[in-house]
Amino acid sequence: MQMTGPGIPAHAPGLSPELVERYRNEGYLALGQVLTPAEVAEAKATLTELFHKIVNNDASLKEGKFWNSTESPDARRFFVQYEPGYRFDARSTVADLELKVRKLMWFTDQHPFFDSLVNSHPVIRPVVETLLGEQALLFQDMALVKPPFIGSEKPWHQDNAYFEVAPLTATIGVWIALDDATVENGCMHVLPGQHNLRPLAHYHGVDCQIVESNLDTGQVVPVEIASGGAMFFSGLLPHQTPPNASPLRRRALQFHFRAASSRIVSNEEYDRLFVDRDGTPASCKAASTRRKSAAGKL
Ligand SMILES: O=C(O)CCC(=O)C(=O)O
Repeated sequence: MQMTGPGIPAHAPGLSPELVERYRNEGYLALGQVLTPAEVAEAKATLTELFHKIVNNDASLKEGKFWNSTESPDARRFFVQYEPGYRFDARSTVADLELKVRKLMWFTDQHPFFDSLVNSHPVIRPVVETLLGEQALLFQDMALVKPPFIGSEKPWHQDNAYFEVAPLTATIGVWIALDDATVENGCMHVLPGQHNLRPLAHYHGVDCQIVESNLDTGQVVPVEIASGGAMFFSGLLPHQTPPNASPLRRRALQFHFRAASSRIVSNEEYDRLFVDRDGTPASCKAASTRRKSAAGKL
């Protein structure tokens, strides 16, 4: 892909006031060439290296569990989630297994390259801090590596539904394409401007997702981004990615930052803050509580 995506400007040092304004109005900002081709290649190679290391260290990952974490001292919190379509096959090599992974998490502190991306990269943190208007703290990292053919959908959601950060405007996600992300292989889709609406009630369906009756997807915009480009987006922006039925990989890094002045709050406080129009707590945790209560498990 030559273009960074339709209408997507290449990153230039210092964000223009127009781009900051676009972020405020639309709830997201896509920029091209945030990572250089060499950084993209290093990110992909490092993810592969970490995955191989962790699978070789943790037999349970070879046994084909769908969710795993490891307690090994050099990779304490590293986390792997396989695609729902994955079925364990004893003949699988680690390279085969890597093509079944949906998500890797908590790897930034496992490798100096990722540490430098989130702390000293010349673009990522400066753009985040310009958009937040203050110093940023990293609080979550993941790689969403939607594999060919079986890469599954991530349904509509607001990232704040997963968090407990106050105020609600203090979170920002950075989603970085490591492969060209297109409609066919499952690029981001967003509802521009709907970050200004309000929290929307979530429930546990395919995943933790927005209650469909709360969604108006008439104005959906697919954000196709060439490898190395990134989307910066508000924690209140409804977004989703479709399945990857194509033969191409669609790897992405995703980092979440919060404003240094923000607070991680209790469940109770968040249930008063992240509420739907009628005052109902709208987060994923609130949805779990409702589900358990309906099943008589509370
Ligand atoms: O990259 C994807 O497929 C989904 C990313 C996303 O929206 C998320 O994990 O919150």
